[in-house]
Amino acid sequence: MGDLGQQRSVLLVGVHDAGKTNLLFRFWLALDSGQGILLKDGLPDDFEYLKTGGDYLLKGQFAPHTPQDVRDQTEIPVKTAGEGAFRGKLVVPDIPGEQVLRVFKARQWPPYWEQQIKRGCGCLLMLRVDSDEIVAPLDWVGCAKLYGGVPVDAVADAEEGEEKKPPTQVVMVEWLQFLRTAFTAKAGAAYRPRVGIVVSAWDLVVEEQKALGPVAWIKANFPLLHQFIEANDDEFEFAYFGVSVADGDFDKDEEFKAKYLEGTPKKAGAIVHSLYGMIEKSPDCTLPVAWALGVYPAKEDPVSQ
Ligand SMILES: Nc1nc2c(ncn2[C@@H]2O[C@H](COP(=O)(O)OP(=O)(O)O)[C@@H](O)[C@H]2O)c(=O)[nH]1
Ligand SMILES: [Mg+2]
Repeated sequence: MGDLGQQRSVLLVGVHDAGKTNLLFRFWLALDSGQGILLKDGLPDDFEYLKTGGDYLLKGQFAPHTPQDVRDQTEIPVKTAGEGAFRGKLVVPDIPGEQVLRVFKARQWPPYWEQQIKRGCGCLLMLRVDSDEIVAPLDWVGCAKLYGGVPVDAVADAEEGEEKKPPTQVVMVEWLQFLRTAFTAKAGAAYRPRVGIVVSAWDLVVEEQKALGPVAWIKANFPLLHQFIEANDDEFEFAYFGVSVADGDFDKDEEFKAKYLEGTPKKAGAIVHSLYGMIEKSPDCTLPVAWALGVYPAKEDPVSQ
């Protein structure tokens, strides 16, 4: 399985502010702690970047935004423990969110992207709870404002001359279709890539909705995306994850932050998933990447399937 592992990768896709960078840093800390499904396999070339990023989380701060175009690729060699273990170089492109929108508009992506799509490649699509960058789905009033069909006074407060950003769920659905087209061209129509829908900052979901899990949250907040996922189960293997890099909010909850710092910040963070049918919470922040790589639960032959 070792050689096949070399070919596996995970693409991290999300608009600006989706939580990509913080997830990457928590993932690194989780690898480094040696207690997750995935373990680090030597030092990555980007060690300094990952270490500096991880240090923010260890100090009880979210990592700041990635300056545009500064860093869009991180490669981390990973392995699993045990006999016949998976071993390989994991490529996690941390794509600037601006580029995600640009690709959507231009309907074209750079060659670098095209090279990433191959057998053994999985994806994580990220959406962040409470992000100001999320453009909500249109309701009937918004729809009328954009496309007309209501009395003039109802249209009066539509922002003059402002460029309308497409709803985030539309961008995500389009991206899934770009990915499918590319997977079919590069890996064949039968290849069914694992695509994890990651709801980041899961700690910010209101308490009663937390119990319902990330599927229900996506269904309520991004109904078009949810319908697309339901309808395209034969094209992709989907799973949902709620990810919290600290299992609380440093900025809004002083009490939480103090407790976090007294505890073991290196091992913090939580993943909510229902890979086995029931909603479960795991402290293993390597889990979504391990799933997208096809190692947990294991796909028999993630490269050729
Ligand atoms: N409460 C909470 N906020 C988060 C979490 N992850 C990210 N954030 C917030 O989301 C912002 C954007 O995250 P970032 O990782 O920079 O997103 P990126 O633009 O996709 O790389 C951060 O500055 C944090 O304020 C989380 O797990 N919990
Ligand atoms: Mg970033």
